[in-house]
Amino acid sequence: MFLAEKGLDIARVEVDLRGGEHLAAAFRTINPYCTVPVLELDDGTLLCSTAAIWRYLEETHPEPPLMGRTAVETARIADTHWHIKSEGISAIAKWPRNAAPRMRDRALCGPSVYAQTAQLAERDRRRAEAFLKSPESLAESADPFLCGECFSVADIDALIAVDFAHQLHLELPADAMRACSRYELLASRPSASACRENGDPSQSELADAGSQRSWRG
Ligand SMILES: N[C@@H](CCC(=O)N[C@@H](CS)C(=O)NCC(=O)O)C(=O)O
Repeated sequence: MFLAEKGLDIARVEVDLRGGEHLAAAFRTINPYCTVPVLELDDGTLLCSTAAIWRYLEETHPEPPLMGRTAVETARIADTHWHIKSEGISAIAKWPRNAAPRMRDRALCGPSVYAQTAQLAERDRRRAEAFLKSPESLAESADPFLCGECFSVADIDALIAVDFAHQLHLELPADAMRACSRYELLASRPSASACRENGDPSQSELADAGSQRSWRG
């Protein structure tokens, strides 16, 4: 969605997460943390976190800005984004990792084996539900976007959090009418459709912009 908002046309190569390709020796030479996305720059630099990839692309392709124009706007977006990541996406992603049979011994991303813990699954399910009822999920302000007039990375991750929760059969509270209409607005953006058309979310992809490549989920 970030790439589509920037208008970047990046070809992709899939990494089979379900098949464990990200844990194999060949992928470990690309990213020893065994996660996607990864962006490879023209000079061979490998960026192995969404935060680094977004920051790099924002600096090299500033229009449209997705991480803020002014100091205050940038800080406000970073603040909201941090809450969405740490309270929303973290809980919504960790819950199934500690509960789903196919995530057995994969309770955390990365090369190490971590057994599932039922109590953590229950805790994170409750955190996920609390997040969806919180102002940070899709804030109830009159602004068109989460951090004001401009669409930002905070909106991208809010949309991802709600979509992910929906897949887990968690919904926004029925009385969150403004949040629901904001969600519809975000979900109807062309970049959201472009993102959903990327195919099986269990697959990841190698992208190529010029000679840049990126692996993503
Ligand atoms: N630190 C990375 C983590 C991203 C992440 O959690 N990626 C997931 C797919 S969406 C992954 O690579 N999972 C590997 C696994 O399940 O072992 C980032 O923020 O970019």
